Amino acid sequence: MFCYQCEQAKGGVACTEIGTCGKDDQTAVLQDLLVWAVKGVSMYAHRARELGRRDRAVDVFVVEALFATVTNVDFDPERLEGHLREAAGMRDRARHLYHEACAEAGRQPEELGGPAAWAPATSHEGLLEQGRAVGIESRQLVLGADVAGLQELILYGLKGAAAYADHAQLLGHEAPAIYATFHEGLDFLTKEQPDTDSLLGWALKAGELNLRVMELLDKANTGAYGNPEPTEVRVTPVAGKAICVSGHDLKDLEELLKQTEGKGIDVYTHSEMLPAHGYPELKKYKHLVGNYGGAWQDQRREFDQFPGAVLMTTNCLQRPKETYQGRIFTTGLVAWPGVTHIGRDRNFAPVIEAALEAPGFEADGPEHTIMVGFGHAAVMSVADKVIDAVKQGKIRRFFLVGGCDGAKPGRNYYTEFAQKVPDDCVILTLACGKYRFNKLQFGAIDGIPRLLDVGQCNDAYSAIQIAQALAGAFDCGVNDLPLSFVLSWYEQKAVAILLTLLYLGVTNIRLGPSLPAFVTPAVLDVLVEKFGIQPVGIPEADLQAILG
Ligand code: SF4
Ligand code: SF3
Repeated sequence: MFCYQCEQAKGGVACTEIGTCGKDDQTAVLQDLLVWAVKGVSMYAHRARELGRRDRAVDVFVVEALFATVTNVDFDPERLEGHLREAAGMRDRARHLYHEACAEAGRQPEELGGPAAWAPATSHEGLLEQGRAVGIESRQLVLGADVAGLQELILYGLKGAAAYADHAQLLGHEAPAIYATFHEGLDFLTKEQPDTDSLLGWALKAGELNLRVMELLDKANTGAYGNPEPTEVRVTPVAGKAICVSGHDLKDLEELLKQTEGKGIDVYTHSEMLPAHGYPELKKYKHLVGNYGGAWQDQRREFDQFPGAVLMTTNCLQRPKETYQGRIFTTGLVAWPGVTHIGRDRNFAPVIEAALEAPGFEADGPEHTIMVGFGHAAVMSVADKVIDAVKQGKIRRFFLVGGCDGAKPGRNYYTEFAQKVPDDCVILTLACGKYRFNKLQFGAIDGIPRLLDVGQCNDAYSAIQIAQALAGAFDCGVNDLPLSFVLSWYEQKAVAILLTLLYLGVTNIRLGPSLPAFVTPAVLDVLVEKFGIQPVGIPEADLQAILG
């Protein structure tokens, strides 16, 4: 295996024997083959689409398959083999569609090779052999590390966007043009001799695609559950039976809330599910009692101590401990061998049963709440107040401090940074990186809380909306606003969001805790020159440099 798609790549280079995330060799190799197979599907789907034809099943499959290869999603070789066999069928469907479209248009179909001509091996061993032949290293040898790294940058952007497209699709929101761009991007990644300029161009196009997808997901989430409202969330337990829901998929949470109503079970959000408490159509459930624990990397200790059942709806799943293996469940595209998987019918009966069998919390914890729900609608509703506070010099600067959390000790940077932000500045935060500081007290400026939790990582869309509204009010560009981006990354959704910000022309982003292994020094030079991207340093020095 050779994997360097996340921030935990071993030695800052790559995981080559077993992933820091727990992904083993065969899982990694099958994921490489799945990505290869999906490129083949998209080669045909892209050409069919250019002739005005599409097949929704093919579109949805490509997005799901990409999502399955995101860090901390699918660790199950058997399920991956299933996706691979399905990929061959989808490729045949896409080829048929393309040939039909060519016949209708009176054109000769192109003869496609590479992944489009892939014939899946019949045995598991054979699939592994195929996967080993198409990994990143094989492309590094042929194309060089810079080009292979840029291809991966684009691919990871597409993977991140695919995760968000999947959530939106599950809520009934999808757009043919968005699927078309996924196919076009994957087809582009099969080009034999791509030049650096077109690769950089496509990286920004992946960012643009992700912006459109996040917009769609925002519509899907707010359409289904209303606009998030500032809401107090309890972060300590209440006595009683309990289920903890983690991940990003609000639809799964809603279904679980419906199925647990009146059953004497309390539901807690975990990690990226925290922002769910702000949505009117979710917070109306009285048994959605609070938030449990911190970000994903603490789950092995926290789920061990949680006296109920746990449901993982999306990333980030870690290897379950034996102590809770029997009461953790996966759904959607998340999987771990031996862990019970709830199918697409969302029948959560096994989760409910496990919660009823577990002891539950014996007693209430001390009352402690935090605030969530500062999406674009909530912030925009007090825009006049915010703008006045800036004009009067009461708010000196905004900091967007957020992104993914992770296990590295260097991530304390974000806690220290947030703590050292001066009292006349406001911090916007989003994604699971917020757990580094979201239980600290930051106070308020003229009634405006100094810490505004904008939501999940995909709610970067909200943050962009807020920034653009402020830029409009001050008649300037986003880069001219008193606003600084201090981001933490871990997996491929963060890559997609970073590409979105670059597509929008945002400069001088600080990124940490370490820079991506797939960005080679030559590519980094370009990103620094064009966008002023810089690694995070020491909190005091970074603040000093920003505030002058
Ligand atoms: Fe390593 Fe990250 Fe790849 Fe897992 S996803 S194998 S931790 S680089
Ligand atoms: Fe966190 Fe996995 Fe990325 Fe949605 S839950 S932000 S790391």
